Amino acid sequence: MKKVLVTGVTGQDGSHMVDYLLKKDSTMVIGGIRRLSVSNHKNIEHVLNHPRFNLIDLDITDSENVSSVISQEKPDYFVNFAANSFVGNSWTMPINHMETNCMAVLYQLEAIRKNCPSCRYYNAGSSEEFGDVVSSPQNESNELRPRSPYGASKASARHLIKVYRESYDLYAVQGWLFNHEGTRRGEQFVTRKISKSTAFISRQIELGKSFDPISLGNLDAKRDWSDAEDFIDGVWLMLNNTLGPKDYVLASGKTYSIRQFVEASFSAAGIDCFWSGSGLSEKLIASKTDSVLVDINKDFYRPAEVELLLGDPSLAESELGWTRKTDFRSLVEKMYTSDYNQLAQ
Ligand code: G4F
Repeated sequence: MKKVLVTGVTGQDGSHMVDYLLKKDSTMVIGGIRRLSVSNHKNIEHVLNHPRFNLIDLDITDSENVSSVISQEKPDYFVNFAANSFVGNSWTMPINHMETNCMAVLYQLEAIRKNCPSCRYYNAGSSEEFGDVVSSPQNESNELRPRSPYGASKASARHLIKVYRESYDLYAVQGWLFNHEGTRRGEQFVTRKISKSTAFISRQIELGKSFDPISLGNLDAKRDWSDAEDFIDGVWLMLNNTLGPKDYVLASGKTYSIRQFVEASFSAAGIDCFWSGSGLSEKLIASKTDSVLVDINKDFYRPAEVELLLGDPSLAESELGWTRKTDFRSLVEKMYTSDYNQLAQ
């Protein structure tokens, strides 16, 4: 039985990793969790009584706590999905982002080096590390040119992992995960904000009730979006690579604008609409009723934007045998349908 310690289990990626690992008979999963006075167990409620799943108190920003948990548990794998992952917030809380996304990684690497050097380590990296990209698509050799405190924190963690891998022979990796979304996605991220609000608007229209438009920022930024569930296998493959510890890009190889995500979401809802105006005055209008579905709010613009992300997953495909199931349109439909069904219950 292999023991896997996963952090961030109440979030999207950590909870999917727990589901994935519990399907394997050979794994015992420990969820490292920062206790809050208000329970945030929604994404793991269904596994709380699983015989091969336990929760343990773990605050990744507390180096003593990290060290004692690792020396006590001696996991075979440590999968770090705990992070402050909201890019937009990183300008208002840069120190928190650096502590949570970079210093915490250093605490984990040090604890593993001293107490459990055979433990295989994965840290969630990001396409935000590429930032102000100079060439597309982005692959493993692209320069790191982060545009946000968040991107800088993840890029710094990447350098530390490389140093520990090369200095101490640790099996430590950090994949570049391009945007990955789904029904467990936090509601402040643009895709879930759109799917949830589209579902709400759709329901209000059915009930003949009024609604506020969805207020968004930059509609023309482009992202390479995948289904988060498709990435979990890629992470596990990176942790079990016969070629040794290597960092890989996980992406779909396709890019779409926020505007296209909005259009796909309203199409999933069966609401015909058209864009009108430009800049901050641009609006998405419902064809039948003339009501405003989307407007622009400059507060959702960022001080510096990553305009284009497009990943090249070919190395992960050829060396790890990684594949994906869900395309862009199916992802948008899945998110919209799940949000609509929750409202209609
Ligand atoms: O959904 P987002 O907040 O995701 P972002 O910044 O791309 O980051 C996500 O993906 C990264 C991987 O590339 C992860 F590392 C990171 O942790 C996170 O999961 O914003 C996407 C885009 C941005 O260009 C933003 O400016 O949507 C644009 N946007 C436009 N209106 C908005 C909004 N973003 C948000 N959150 N809210 C808006 O109203």
